[in-house]
Amino acid sequence: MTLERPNLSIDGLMAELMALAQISEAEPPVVTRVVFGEADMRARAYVKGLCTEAGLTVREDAIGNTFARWDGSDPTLAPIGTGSHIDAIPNAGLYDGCVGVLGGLEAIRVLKKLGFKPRRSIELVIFTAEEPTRFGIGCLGSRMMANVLTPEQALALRDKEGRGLEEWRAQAGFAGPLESVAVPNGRFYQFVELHIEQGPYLEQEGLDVGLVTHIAAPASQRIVIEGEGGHAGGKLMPGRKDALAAAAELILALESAAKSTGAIDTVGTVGICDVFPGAVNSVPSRVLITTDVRDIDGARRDRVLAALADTGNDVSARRGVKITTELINADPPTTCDPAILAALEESAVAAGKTYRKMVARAYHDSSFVSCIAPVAMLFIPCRGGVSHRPDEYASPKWIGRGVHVLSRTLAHLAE
Ligand code: HGY
Ligand code: MN
Ligand code: MN
Repeated sequence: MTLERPNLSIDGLMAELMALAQISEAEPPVVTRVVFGEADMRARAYVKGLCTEAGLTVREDAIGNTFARWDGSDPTLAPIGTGSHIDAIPNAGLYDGCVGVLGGLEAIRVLKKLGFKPRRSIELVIFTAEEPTRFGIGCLGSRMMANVLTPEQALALRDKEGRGLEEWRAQAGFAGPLESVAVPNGRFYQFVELHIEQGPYLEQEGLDVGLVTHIAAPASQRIVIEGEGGHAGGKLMPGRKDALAAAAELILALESAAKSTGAIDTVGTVGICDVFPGAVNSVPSRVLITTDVRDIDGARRDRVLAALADTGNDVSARRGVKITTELINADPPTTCDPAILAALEESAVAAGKTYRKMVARAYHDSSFVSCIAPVAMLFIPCRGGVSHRPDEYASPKWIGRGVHVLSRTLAHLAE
């Protein structure tokens, strides 16, 4: 299909991205939008309104995964999916996830304007809770669609205040059996997610888009270290069981293990460190840390987890502290589909865009959609590779090029 694209402006899309960014729990330009919170619900309503205006049929599943469908001429065929997430971690930017949702919508609008008629339906998806902020696990919506997270496991999830998924989704107005969220294999014929790179390479190399061949394997843990509290003055150093000093050894051990695999693809992060009682003059008796370890190579990642466990055993024995480790998730890496990558490459060439193949170091909903359909991802540059910060930025030019390649690819796959 020749998609001679008139010089369609993306001013509308940029305005929508900026409008969505105003819907935040924090003062703009900071974006915070935690799943099922008031801002998340307003953001969902805003995007659903845009989808309806675009003539798409919108429906939501029992936990709020949202599907906006452009019916194809052959409804018996499984649809082509695209989409991402609009929830955002605290102190985030406005492009992570949202470029894939609003950019996916724009790609559909462009095809409609060009008079394209899809044979396969095209479905834009807004996944619930791609970010782990509320329940501690990422990709809640896509995991449940793929049944990687079962309804029983989902029911056991709690937020910091002990509130569970049932309470939150009911408050958000989502109902229906959790079993209904899982979808059969082949629910999508193919799935393509547009996303900012969340890394520096495309900008550094002056390339327009990235074709993602693999998505890193994420693993996260909750580790509680229990020692002995006491008066910071009266409790002498010999025999102390300082939970935070023990945690510090674990944190440095994680960093050292991730650095020493010899591979740049191995990353390890401790993003949360809750100290109890958290008083300046009291020896910490209990500390919660979370670990986030990723690698393109799952076995290499697991070796980092094993090294951390060994250090934990040593620290526990030496310092007389109790260390309890709960594995939250340890997912395999994702291999993207060669046929979709070929379509992306053909579209990039046809659109006259420069590109490279690359890996995704963040995880994405595509990681779990890959359990029920072939997937691939299309990256656009983001300034300095910065993400998960308010200064996250992708230029209108970068976004427009991504939407252009995505629209061509969707047409290619759906015709
Ligand atoms: O953490 C991630 O990789 C994603 O941004 N949630
Ligand atoms: Mn993110
Ligand atoms: Mn994201």
